[in-house]
Amino acid sequence: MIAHRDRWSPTAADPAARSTPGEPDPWFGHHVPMRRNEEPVPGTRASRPWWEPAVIYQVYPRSFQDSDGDGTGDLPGITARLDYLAWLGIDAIWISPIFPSPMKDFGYDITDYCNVDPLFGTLADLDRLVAEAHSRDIRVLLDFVPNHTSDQHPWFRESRSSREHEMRDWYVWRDAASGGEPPNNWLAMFGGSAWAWDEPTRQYFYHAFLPEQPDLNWRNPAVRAAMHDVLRFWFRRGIDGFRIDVITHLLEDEAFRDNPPNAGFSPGEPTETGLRAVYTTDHPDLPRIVAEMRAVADEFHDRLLVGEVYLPVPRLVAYYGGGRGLHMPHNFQLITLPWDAGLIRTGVALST
Ligand SMILES: [Ca+2]
Ligand SMILES: [Ca+2]
Repeated sequence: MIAHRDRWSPTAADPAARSTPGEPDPWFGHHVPMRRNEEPVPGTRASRPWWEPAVIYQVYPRSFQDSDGDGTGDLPGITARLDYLAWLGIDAIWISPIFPSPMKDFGYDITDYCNVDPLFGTLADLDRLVAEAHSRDIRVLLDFVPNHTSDQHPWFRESRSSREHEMRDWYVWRDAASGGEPPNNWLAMFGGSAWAWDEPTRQYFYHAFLPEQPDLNWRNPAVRAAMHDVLRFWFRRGIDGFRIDVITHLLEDEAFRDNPPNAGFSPGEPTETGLRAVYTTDHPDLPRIVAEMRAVADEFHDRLLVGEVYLPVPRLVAYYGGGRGLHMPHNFQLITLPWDAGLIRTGVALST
């Protein structure tokens, strides 16, 4: 069900398939990190996962480096600057979305999870970038956008084509309330109701963000299997991991209950903050979804999953660690804390 699968080669793309632990690695030029469950050697790099001490540099591809003079940054541009990135001393780059997209949300509205938008180059350009990065000891992370696709994605086109279509349940469809209004009071993160009316099939679909970004139904096993295959597609191509977009939004309340009002809301704030998103984010079943993704990553050698988990630390901890969670969350507390050493020290202590 995933296109382009025939283009990868496990022996070319997976360093674990090409090298032996303890031997010089043709990609990384030094020892090969030991596989999980092997006895680590105290004091060596193998005793810690590569990502624990790693410095990860975010590359926003549109603005980073344009290679062909069309005014938009692209993958060959990033490749051309790898020596600079190596000189900085970084360990990995995380490239914001480069997948085919109508760009309603600058690449966070995807029409094909397993390809590259022509604006940024080709799959071959990405393969070259990964190979060149690895030859400089730099790992490559991509963005994984699981909550929603573009409304132009073939999956959504199929889903909206008929209530009887076998892919109808790949997205979150609901009947109107009795007066024709949306099924409940849920609000989109970008403003207004989170429900968009589809006149031909006379149902609403749910979109946590733009109406052009319909939410996938992660309760559907076929959706989960398809998205797991997306991860495998890139892991087999040699991608070292993913930053996972808005992972707290993957499940909604099964009873579709109204979100309660936010008592702390004051006029002038974004309208979507007028409700507390208790039935649309941070669902108690999410750790199971995360554990499945982690199991997919663990099918491969040394891969990393970083979650965009925008929650207070006591709730954030449910999403990572323990061999079943993500390897790391973003720690957004660090970007909201005042520039004060004592406060930042306290924030770090609370997070560890
Ligand atoms: Ca360009
Ligand atoms: Ca969702």
